[in-house]
Amino acid sequence: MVVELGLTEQEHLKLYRQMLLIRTFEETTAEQYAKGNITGFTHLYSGEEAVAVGAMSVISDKDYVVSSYREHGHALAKGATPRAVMAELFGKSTGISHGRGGSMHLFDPDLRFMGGYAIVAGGLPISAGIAQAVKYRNGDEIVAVFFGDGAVNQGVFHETVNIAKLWSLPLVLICENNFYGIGTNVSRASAVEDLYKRVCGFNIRAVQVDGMDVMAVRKGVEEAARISRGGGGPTFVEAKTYRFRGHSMSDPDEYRSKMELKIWRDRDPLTKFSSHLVNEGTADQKTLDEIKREVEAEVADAVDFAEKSPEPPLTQLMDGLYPNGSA
Ligand SMILES: Cc1ncc(C[n+]2csc(CCOP(=O)(O)OP(=O)(O)O)c2C)c(N)n1
Ligand SMILES: [Mg+2]
Repeated sequence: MVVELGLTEQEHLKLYRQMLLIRTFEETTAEQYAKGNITGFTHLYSGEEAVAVGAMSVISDKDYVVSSYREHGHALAKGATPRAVMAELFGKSTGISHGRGGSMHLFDPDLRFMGGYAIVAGGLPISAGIAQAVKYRNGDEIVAVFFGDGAVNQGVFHETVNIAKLWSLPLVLICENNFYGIGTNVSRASAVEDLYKRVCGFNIRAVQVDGMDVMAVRKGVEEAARISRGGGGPTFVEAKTYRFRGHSMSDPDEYRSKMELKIWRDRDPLTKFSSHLVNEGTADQKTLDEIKREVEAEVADAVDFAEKSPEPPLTQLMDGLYPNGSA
């Protein structure tokens, strides 16, 4: 039996289970959206699972995570339950943001999952603020912030990296380069296509990893997190990945060729990892099938829970608008 990077068989299976949970959750979300149970902007993460799962597997529970609007996978990998996330998508009071946020605004301070932001690159300055708070309190946590290739072209991205380096903040910047900002290919938006090179002017450690390979993401983020946690300031990891669905549920996805989609679907992080586990003798097909059944049941239960949960009452409409709880 081959166990890599010090991982036990159970830890390997956990990575597989988490990626499968995210995929199943996202594909079920698409079904529920089509049924009209979920409305509003909804961006799915299918295809990109190895990034969230690989990264989250090498940071600790007490580390902070900040994400974008494509964040169901990050929330689940950080420990949010499928029930709480699905109920949020349904706009129910049992949702992770009490039904007030919806798909793009998942938030759970107990899990140190600090959102969910709809503005491209909007989470970046917030992540630097959290990292500054950690440093101010002499904490040993890091902040991992996830954003897309499009975010790198926003001015605030560069302002964030600059101040994070200047103040040596414990910030791990994880760029999910899925090659598209809505329908615009990265080659038409960025002067340099290898996005890790975009931070060379800030003199921080930057690497590029295969975002379709959960073990490669683990390795890249583990090293980055070690540097940032150890006082080395911000680090940057570019994960090259691909989204299997359109930008959002309302995107007809007509800007990519079938051939391009096929090439990337052939590199599906789930099939790649499961074949690896079977080929190396870490797991047999029966075990993987059993995990699939369990995950499908867990997501079906989440939908059932969301359907049966109550709407937030109108009397609570103004709650939570101000820190002291009153409107
Ligand atoms: C400041 C700002 N400009 C434009 C938009 C509209 N918008 C939403 S998502 C998106 C593309 C972002 O692409 P990327 O950063 O690569 O992330 P991905 O969707 O690929 O995960 C754009 C332009 C926005 N939300 N915020
Ligand atoms: Mg993108």
